[in-house]
Amino acid sequence: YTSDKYPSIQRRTDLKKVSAEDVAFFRSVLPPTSVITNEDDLFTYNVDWMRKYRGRSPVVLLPKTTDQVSKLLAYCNQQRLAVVPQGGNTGLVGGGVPVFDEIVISTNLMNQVRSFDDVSGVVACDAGCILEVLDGYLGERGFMMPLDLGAKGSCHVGGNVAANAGGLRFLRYGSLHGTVLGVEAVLPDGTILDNMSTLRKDNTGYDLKQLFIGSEGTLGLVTGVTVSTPRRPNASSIAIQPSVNVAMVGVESFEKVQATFRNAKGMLSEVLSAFEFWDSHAAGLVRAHAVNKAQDPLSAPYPFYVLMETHGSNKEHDDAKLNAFLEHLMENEVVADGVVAQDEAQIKSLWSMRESIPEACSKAGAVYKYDVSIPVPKLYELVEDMRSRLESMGLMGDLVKDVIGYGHMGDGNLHLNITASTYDKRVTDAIEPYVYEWVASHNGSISAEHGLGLMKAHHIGYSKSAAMVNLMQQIKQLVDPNGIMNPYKYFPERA
Ligand code: FAD
Ligand code: 2HG
Ligand code: ZN
Repeated sequence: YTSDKYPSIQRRTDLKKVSAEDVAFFRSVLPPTSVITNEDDLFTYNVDWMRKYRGRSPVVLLPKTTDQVSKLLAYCNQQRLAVVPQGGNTGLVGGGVPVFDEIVISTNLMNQVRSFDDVSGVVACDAGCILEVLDGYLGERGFMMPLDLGAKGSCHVGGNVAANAGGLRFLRYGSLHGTVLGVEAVLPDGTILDNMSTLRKDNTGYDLKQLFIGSEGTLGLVTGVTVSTPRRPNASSIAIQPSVNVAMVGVESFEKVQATFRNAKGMLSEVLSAFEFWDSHAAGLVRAHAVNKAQDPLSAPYPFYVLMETHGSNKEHDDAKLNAFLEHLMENEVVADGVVAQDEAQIKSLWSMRESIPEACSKAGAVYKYDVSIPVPKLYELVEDMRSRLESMGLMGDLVKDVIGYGHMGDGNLHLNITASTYDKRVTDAIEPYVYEWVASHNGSISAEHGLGLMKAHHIGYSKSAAMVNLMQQIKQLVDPNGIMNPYKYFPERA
């Protein structure tokens, strides 16, 4: 747990410990069931999805309204009580759980859709709406969330915004920095910053909402968001023919994965909505663990797999494009084998192969996750280098089980997962800082989409200059002068 892995982090002595009076105050703001102090119930809020990070928060608060959040934060700020905002607790960098005894404020009960406009497609909702539930709400109205990811059944839209999650369709629908139109956030002193704009264009002053997108709970607690949502290509309410296609292909080399991508961009162009790849190690784990009953539909194992999706508005047109594209790949021996989903169930089944990879990687006992952006031609080299390195250091076997590469190829985003029987300092030391140096030397980013959290707070310098980190710390100081919001995370605390 945390204390074993981050022995250098000391609990800040300027932060107060929670007292009985504090709990009594929380109970004056929230109903009794929304102030959790029971050890068993606290556990799930204190431990992260990977079971890698664990804090010891003595109290979890479940506000329902922005006003309650404001009262709670104002009190915590005045009392110097540290706070960790938490959504669905699916983050992968230890950012959403306490390090020591910080109070968790969870958005679990803040789950109402506030409004939806079916002309502009703008939805306004509470931060605690579960991504999949919100997407279902939009689906009934012929729209969809621009963001999709494997944790959709648990993650909250506020958590997505706080983490600036990327996901499976970033390639097509873009970053939350573009699709989020407004944010409502509560600052540490209790100020409610109401920027729930529904406007696509608004050049009046600094775009403050952008500060909260990707701030990982270090500046305030996001209580509401407005999102510009696209039409859903498979919605029956759309008059023109709905169209979604998913194809999965087996490929012999990473060069051929790149050739497939180059062709997809050229031949599927405007309808291409996802381009995901994974290696044979990932496929092997999914096969072995059959998470969510995911099954490899291709007859032979291949070194690489690619999943491509198209979203369009005219099925005949999209089918023709996809067929011409696949024929071209086969004729030119770019891909070795492939399948095209014939119905909704097969679409889900192909996607589940890809979406099950993180969970399959967790089955070994421990998993080290690195989420990096690197220029596409170099993307897989890091996986190969890491595999050779761990082999040459004699760590593969009882300790390190496998080195896996997959990710959002279309965005130059690699997920390097290293599975092990247990979290062990020898493994950490073999991987870090090697992996960060490798990425920096290729002008990459050490966090493409998962954020910095606790894991990378002290490594931000590999991707951002000292001047940039300094400005970030000044902004933090201005917004959160007492440093109560998600301490120990994101970047090194200023002395
Ligand atoms: P949490 O984990 O609860 O929190 C994440 C961070 O945001 C923490 O720092 C927390 O303090 C802060 N935070 C949470 N809510 C608020 C709030 N309301 N206000 C202020 N700060 C807040 N990420 C991707 O980018 N792309 C993927 O494809 C992807 N796939 C995933 C698949 C799986 C199976 C899993 C487990 C995770 C995946 N992730 C992915 C990681 C990811 O960041 C998230 O799942 C998601 O965005 C986190 O949302 P959450 O509600 O669970 O946030
Ligand atoms: C994904 O793309 C997620 O599946 C998780 O971002 C990646 O677990 C990982 O490393
Ligand atoms: Zn990802």
